[in-house]
Amino acid sequence: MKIRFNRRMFTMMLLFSALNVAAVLVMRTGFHAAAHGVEASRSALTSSDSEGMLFPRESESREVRELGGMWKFRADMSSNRNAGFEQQWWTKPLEQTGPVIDMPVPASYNDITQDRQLRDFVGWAWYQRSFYAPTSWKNVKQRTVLRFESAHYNTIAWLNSKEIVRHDGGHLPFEADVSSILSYKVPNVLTVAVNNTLTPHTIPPGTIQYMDDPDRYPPGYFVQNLQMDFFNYAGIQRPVKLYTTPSVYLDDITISTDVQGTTGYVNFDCVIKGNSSAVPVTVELLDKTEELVARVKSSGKGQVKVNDVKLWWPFTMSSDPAYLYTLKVTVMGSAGQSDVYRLPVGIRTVKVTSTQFLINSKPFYFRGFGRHEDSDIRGKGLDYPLIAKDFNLIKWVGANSFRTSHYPYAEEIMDMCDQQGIVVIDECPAVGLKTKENFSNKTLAHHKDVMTELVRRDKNRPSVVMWSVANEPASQLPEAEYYFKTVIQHTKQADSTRPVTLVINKAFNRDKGGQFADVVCLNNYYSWYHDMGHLEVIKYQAKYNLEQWYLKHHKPIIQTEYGADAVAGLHMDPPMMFSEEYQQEVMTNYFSVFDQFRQQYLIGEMIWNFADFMTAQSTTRVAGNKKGIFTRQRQPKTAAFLLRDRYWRLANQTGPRNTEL
Ligand code: GCB
Repeated sequence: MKIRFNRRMFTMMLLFSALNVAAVLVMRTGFHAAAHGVEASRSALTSSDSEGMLFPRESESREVRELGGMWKFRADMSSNRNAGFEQQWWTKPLEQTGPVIDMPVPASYNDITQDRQLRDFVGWAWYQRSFYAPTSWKNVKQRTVLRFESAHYNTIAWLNSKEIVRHDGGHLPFEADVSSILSYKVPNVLTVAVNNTLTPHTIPPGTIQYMDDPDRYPPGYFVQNLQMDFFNYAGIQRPVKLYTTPSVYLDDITISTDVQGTTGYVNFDCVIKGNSSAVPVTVELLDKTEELVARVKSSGKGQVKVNDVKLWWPFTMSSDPAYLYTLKVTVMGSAGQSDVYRLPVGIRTVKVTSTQFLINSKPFYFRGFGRHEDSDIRGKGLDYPLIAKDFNLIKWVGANSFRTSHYPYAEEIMDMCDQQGIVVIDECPAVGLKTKENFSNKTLAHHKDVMTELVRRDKNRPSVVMWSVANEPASQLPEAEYYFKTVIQHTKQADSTRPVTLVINKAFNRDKGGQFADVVCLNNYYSWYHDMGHLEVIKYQAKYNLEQWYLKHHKPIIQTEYGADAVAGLHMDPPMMFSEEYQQEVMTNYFSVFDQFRQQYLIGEMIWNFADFMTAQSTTRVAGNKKGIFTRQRQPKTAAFLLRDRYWRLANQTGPRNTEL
């Protein structure tokens, strides 16, 4: 009975919420409806759909200030998770509403305390902090924007008790112009509510399950079921920033690059806001030494020509990889006030044939990883030491690429990829679309929005060479065919310069999505999830699979996942599952198959996973997934040395000049 009640109420609230968002949030509707008040009301979002949302970069006309540090925090543990809305927590100091704790931002909140309830919390978590705005910002000729690099999953933010932004979905930025709301000389109070509930229509999807048996579960008991194999870390996981721009400003810029012989071309298209009539835009291209290469004056659209161009090459493909120019854009505002934005630009081309992936017309072989943003204590929180360590390890192994499995990574990480020549398959958070409901029109509409946001964020990055619209969906379902046709078409409309893929684990003769992809990306775990312990089958099954997929589509293939769990320090000879030896044997068996197809249509191999990572608790996970070649603390397992040996050997076969680091 209880389940029916909740579902009926939920449906009612969906209808109702379209009319009045606030009412949904404050009504006593039971947890499920309350948790989804935001998700159901996307039509009312104030989030900046039409804005460019350029990554905040300081310049002579722009200031950036981070609001990192300890915030006040309170998870709403009320039975319907709705006390915060009923009592309007955004209208008062959070400590006046009840007990608060200190919570670092950025970080996931789950692993910060000793409280199991907080680790596994589902519902609204509330954050608050205050800050002063300098009076120099009180200037009609400039604007101040508050930006969240990401918060997981639904977010509502209030500044000085006034709602300023809502956003649906984790891993991507959102922002609000707060110029007219900021106070000066007194503190500004920023309150943020973040809800991590996953539903059949969120990306990634999940379900809330109520346990009704009063003999077995406490009253009102529910669990969040996940459809993905990683812990649903939540909170304000990336930096919160305030930044300023002049009132006439560069809102967006889209670049594309081309190469003809020794000449490079940078096409640019600017969106200027804050002035009704056209304003002059000066675009200058500077080389690494800040020397001016070219200057173009335009009304925002044009082309820069670069003689003797220095191309952006992936790591190990050149002695000077990842060459970045700077595109300095100067927007002439009124009264002599100009806006300056500097965009790093790598000039390179990307092309896919039926057997190859070409970067700057040369065959590129992906030697890489599937990864996660994941580490002890901070969960998915942005952490500079971790980022630096990971890039050192990626290069130590001799890898040249990774996939942002299974969601967009922080822009600070993407910057490192651009700067170090690490090639990226940029994946959206659509992991675990498994049921018919997950392929509904409602999910589809949201999925398209997410792809728009992802392309908008990463479109100018030379390291991003392909978009991935999903990981391991139930692509055998009839619904999947129209669904992926639509999502991929939509992504290509948003960006016609890059190939698009989806990552498949269904059999070649059942999958309905691969036909729309430019490159076929395959995940499989021979001798792990089936034929357990039978290492000898890998050579047969991996070979057969690659051959059949190529026969079916005549498209290049990347093995985007393969691997085995290994508990660091567990040794067994002859190898047994979960030992370091077994992980190595799985790898060497796969390697022998990769070597048969490398010169044909196999264009890359990405081991699962770079490092061990946290998952939900289950009988198949020993405190997380142990398929890393590094531990969660980034220490090498024996497999790391094996992979390093292979990747550097491959690098030296294909690259013009390579030295092991
Ligand atoms: C997969 C998934 C990945 C899992 C991995 C595993 O196919 O894409 O998210 O973690 O398998 O280890 O089971």
